[in-house]
Amino acid sequence: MPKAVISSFDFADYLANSKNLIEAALDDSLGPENPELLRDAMRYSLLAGGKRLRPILCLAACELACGDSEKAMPTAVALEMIHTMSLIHDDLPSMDNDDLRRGRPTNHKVYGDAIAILAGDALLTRAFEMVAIRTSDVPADRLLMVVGELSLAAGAPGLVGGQVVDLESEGKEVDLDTLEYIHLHKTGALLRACLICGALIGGAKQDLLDALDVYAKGIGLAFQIIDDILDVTASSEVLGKTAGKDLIADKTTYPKLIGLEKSKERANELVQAAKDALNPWKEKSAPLLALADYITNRDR
Ligand code: GRG
Repeated sequence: MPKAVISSFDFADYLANSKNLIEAALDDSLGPENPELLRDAMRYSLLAGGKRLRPILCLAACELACGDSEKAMPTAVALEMIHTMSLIHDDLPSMDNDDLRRGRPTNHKVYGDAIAILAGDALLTRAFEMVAIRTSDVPADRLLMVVGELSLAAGAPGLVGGQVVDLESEGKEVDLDTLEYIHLHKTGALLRACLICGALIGGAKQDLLDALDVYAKGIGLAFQIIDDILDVTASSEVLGKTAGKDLIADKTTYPKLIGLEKSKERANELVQAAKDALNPWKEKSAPLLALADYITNRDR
C-alpha cells in the first residue's frame, strides 16, 4: 500500500531530525583554527542558522540511492560551507551590499571586508577538505566525482558565472531567458550538486542521476522564483535579510517580468515537473517530494 506509506511520512519530524544532525556536524567541522579572528568569522556565518536546505537535499538523495547518509554528511557540510561562502561574498559592498543576513549583521559588518573575504575563502577550501580528507568509507572514484561536481557548481560554470551575469544585468532590461540563466547558475547549480553528490555517495545508478538532474532543474528555478516573490511580499524580519532589495537595485525578477500570480503558477508547475521525475522511485522519494513542496510553500 504505497499511499499509506507516503501519508505516514512525517515531514516536520524529518526536517527537525535532519537539521539537528546537520547543525552538530557543522559545529564539528570547524576545528580550532588559528588565528582566532578567522575562526570566529567562519563560525559566525556558518553557524548562524538558515534553513539548511542544501545539506538536507544531499542526505535525502543519498538515502534515495539506498546509501548510508552518515557517509554523505561531510559532503553535506561542504555544500553548506560553499553556500555560506557565497552569501558572505554576495553581501559585500562590491557585490549586493547588504547589512542583514540570517537575521544578524552581515559578516563584513562585524569583521570588515578583508576578513569577510578570507572567511569565505577559508570556508570554500574547507569544503574540499571535508570531501577529500574527512570522508570515510566512500570509494575514491565516487569522491573524485563529488569533487568534480562541487568544482563545476561553485566555479565559472555555476555560482561565479551566474553571479557575473547577474551583476552585469543590474539596471538593464533582462529577458526571461537571461533571468533563467542567472537563476540556474547562481542558485540552481549548487542545488543540483547537492542532489548529485548525495546520490553519487549513495551509489546511485545513471537512471537516478538523470532523474535527479530533472528534479534539480525544477526545484532550482522554483526556489529562485519564490525568492523573488518573497522579496516583494515578506518582511525583512521574517526573511532575516533585507526585503525589497530587488526593487531598490532595479533588478529584473519573475514578478517584474510576468507578475506575481503567473510567477506563483510557474513555480508550482516547475515543482510538479520536478516531483514527476521521481515517480519511478515511489514511496522512497517521499522526503524529496515533501522538500519540493516546502520550497514553494516556504515563507522565508
Ligand atoms: C567565490 C565560488 C565563489 C562564489 C561567489 C557571490 C557569488 C559568487 C555568488 C552568489 C550566489 C548567491 C548568493 C545566490 C543566491 C542564492 C540564494 C537564493 C540564497 C538564499 O538561500 P536560502 O534561502 O538561505 O537557502 P538560508 O539562509 O536559509 O541558507
